[in-house]
Amino acid sequence: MSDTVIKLAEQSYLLKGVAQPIAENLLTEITHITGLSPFRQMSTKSGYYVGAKMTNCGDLGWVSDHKGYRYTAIDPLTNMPWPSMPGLFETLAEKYASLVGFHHFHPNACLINQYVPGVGMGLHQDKDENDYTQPIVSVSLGVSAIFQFGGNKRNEKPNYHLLNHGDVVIWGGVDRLRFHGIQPIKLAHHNLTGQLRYNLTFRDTGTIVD
Ligand code: MD3
Ligand code: FE
Repeated sequence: MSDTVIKLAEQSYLLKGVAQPIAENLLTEITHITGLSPFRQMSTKSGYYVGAKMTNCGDLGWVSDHKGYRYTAIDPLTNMPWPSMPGLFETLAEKYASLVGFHHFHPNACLINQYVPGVGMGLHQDKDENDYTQPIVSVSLGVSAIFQFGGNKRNEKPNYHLLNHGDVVIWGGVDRLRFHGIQPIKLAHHNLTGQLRYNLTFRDTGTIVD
């Protein structure tokens, strides 16, 4: 493996800048997806807003509202299926999952987060999927963010890593349920995204969709 691979934990890998060569194509796909299923602010059961604006592509999309969190096949905003996952997305996610040893990863959902300056994501676990044997692949685009990487319990001291444009992170196995978060992003400028940061997270929800 190349020197751009940083091992964050037992089964977590940060691949520095590997998506940079295709970043403009990824952003074009995001523009296409959000033309069909726009970014929207999601709210939690308790009525708080989730900080980042979100949308999805793929067979399933992650949604949060007064009923709680879940994956749906229909976008509740458009009452249409989520936009299909671009081949470029799927190829990227599968390539880097397999590079670090997660073979046969076939994401059926991609959550797309959009962060404006001052917005972050609090410490949480991703546990709405039905198959924790499958990894999550994330791609960061635009303005950098400080990623908070904790343990399997909320009170474990986290480590901090800078995620830059084009960085890909793969988390799986024993690290799949670690607490993690994003510090509020700073006011900064990126030539492709302006003040914004985007993050793609590829998931295999372990759910059959008909
Ligand atoms: C570590 N997104 O959408 S991606 C999320 O940058 C989310 O938008 C952040 O956390 C973002 O749920 C961080 C990195 C990430 C995603 C899933 C993980 C890290 C993870 C699952 C387990 C451990
Ligand atoms: Fe998460």
